[in-house]
Amino acid sequence: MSEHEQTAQEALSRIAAAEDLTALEALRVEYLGKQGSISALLKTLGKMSPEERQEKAPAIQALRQSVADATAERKDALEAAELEARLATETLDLTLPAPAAPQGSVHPVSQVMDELAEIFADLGFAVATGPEIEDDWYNFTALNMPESHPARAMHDTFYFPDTAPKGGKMLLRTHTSPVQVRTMLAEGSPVRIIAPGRVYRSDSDATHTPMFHQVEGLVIDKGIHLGHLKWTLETFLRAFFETEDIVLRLRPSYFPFTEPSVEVDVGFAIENGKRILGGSGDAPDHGWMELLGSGMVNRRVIEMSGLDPDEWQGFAFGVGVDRLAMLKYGMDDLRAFFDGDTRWLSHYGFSPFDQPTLSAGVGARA
Ligand code: 2NM
Repeated sequence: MSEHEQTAQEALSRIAAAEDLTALEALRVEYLGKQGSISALLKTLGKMSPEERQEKAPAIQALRQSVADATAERKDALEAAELEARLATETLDLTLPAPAAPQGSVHPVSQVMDELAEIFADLGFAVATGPEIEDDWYNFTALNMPESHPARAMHDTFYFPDTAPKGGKMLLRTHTSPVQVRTMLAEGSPVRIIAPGRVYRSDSDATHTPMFHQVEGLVIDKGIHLGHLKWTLETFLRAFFETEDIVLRLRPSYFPFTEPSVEVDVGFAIENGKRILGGSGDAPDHGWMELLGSGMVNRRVIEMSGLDPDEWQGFAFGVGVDRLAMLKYGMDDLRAFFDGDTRWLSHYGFSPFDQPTLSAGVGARA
């Protein structure tokens, strides 16, 4: 028997006899670790002449492989035995009574998304969803932000190291607009959808988290104009904040995907130092708060989404769901939304029985 075969036999029988994972790890280090005996053998290959290496390498490689395989096999067996032993001792008493008080709650973000779906369903909008991992064509190019567009840099995008099957860059979507593009491409026109969901931007401070929630809306039909946009936003905000006293101010703005673009402010009053939505922001002790971005969908976006912009027009808007929740339910720190602190959740969370409905009120709470 060769020297290597002897080493292998000894190693394999010691590995097979290893009693626990600690003993096995010690053996792995002894043979295959940086200072291990088999690693030392492998290092000798470097000093050999090419002819000698060709002759001796296969046996040493085979030795290393057989010891590595045996170690992996023994590790699986020991781990399985450990799990078996744990399962045998851990029992779960299914006859325990349910907790006296409900312990979970619906997160305000989920509640608000349900409220939005309910309000927009009443206006004839369907809910559309799409992937959170996107490629740069859907997230940027189709939205009139070509490769060199400065808005791409402004989005603080999280990119993946690998490229998409079709060659584009993979990223975490920075807005839900790619859902609108996918919907137009898949279903054609007319379109009436909202797209709620998680979006990601590499930005983090008191008012920004790297993940946040957005809802965007899209209407595509014939002869759609800014009047439809303003009415829809007014109707939505009155239903959401449960007051008729919502006054909007539309300001000209710029987004690559809309033309013209409008920023929408909502009037508020200051009462006891707190902002209460309602009334014109121009009245004494009143102000305007920026709430939404919107506009008429850029004809280039309509075109890239497979529709004829001479035939179909539309409006779109986008708003932060977390921000809407804070305004409606009075939280003042965005970061607490994502801490998972059960005290916060039981204070601000909703009962699963508080399903928002238009008849019971979209903001009903126990
Ligand atoms: C915003 C503001 C303005 C928007 C545009 C589109 C699409 F895909 F139809 F072109 N979706 N959402 C849009 C427009 C979003 O968010 C601040």
